[in-house]
Amino acid sequence: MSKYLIVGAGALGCLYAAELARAQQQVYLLVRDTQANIQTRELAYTRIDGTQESIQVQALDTPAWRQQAPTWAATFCGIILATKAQDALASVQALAPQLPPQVPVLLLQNGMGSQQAVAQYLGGQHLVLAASVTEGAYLKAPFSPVHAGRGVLRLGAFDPEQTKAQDAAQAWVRTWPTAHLKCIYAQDIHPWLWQKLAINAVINPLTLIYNCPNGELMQHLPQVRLLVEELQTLLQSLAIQLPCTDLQTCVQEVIQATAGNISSMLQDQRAGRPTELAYISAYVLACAKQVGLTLPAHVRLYQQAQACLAIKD
Ligand code: KPL
Repeated sequence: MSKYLIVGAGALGCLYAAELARAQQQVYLLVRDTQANIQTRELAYTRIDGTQESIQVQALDTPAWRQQAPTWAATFCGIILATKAQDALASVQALAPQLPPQVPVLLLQNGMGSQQAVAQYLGGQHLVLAASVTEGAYLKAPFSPVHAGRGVLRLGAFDPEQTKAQDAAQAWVRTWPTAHLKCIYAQDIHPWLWQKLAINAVINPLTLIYNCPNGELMQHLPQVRLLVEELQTLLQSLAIQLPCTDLQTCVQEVIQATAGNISSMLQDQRAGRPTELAYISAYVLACAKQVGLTLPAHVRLYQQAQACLAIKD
């Protein structure tokens, strides 16, 4: 039995907690709302086939982690950081300095920029892994995850040159204890991170400005195509080759495969939470600026998305 620490009780954090616990692993879920003790917490889990299960995990908060960590932290086989991108760095800072460098930290964040910030903060001693996750999940209520669509957790060393992190990524996949959530090793995770970023940079802000489920974007195909074309230009300038052969097809396939979904950005906006716009659209625009591109369709979309968020606030 291995011990995992999962940071963040959002949809993905609770989904991984539930499935790892079902696979007889010891799961500790770092949450914001418990007292400083470790407490048993029930997850009301809805599996992919619609069956419901009550799963027990151990919940703790940061003070409890700090209290236990000196004798305890090194016994974890891995830490899964399942927070929103904007919370990733602060969450890691709260765990450190009791974060043993030999325990791999897996970053599940959407977009880009937060992984760089965490890796820089932790420094080269730590084993930082990054993942692109395509599982469909949402919370029906707090601690009530629903596994809505099968996907994959693709992970690799955030720094592909760091041999120890590469070894840790391979070991993570080799010892991954549940076939219910697929886990695949990527020798270079960055093209996968970029592919997810590109998909999110089109779908998420568009669903925000049109206030619609993903599938309705099929009614805005000329705009989708233009946004993808600009991304293709950017990727070419950055010499990034995506895993998919054609980004236009890939984006439209995701729109169709997730037609009934409310994108994470629209969900955040509707719930009055901060969005990941800075790690998606703003990151794309910042990269474009660095190589002397402007991407007018993305600039316009970013401004419209910002306006939507300002109205909501
Ligand atoms: O990743 C997503 C998100 O909502 O953040 C997509 C793929 C767009 C699915 O909704």
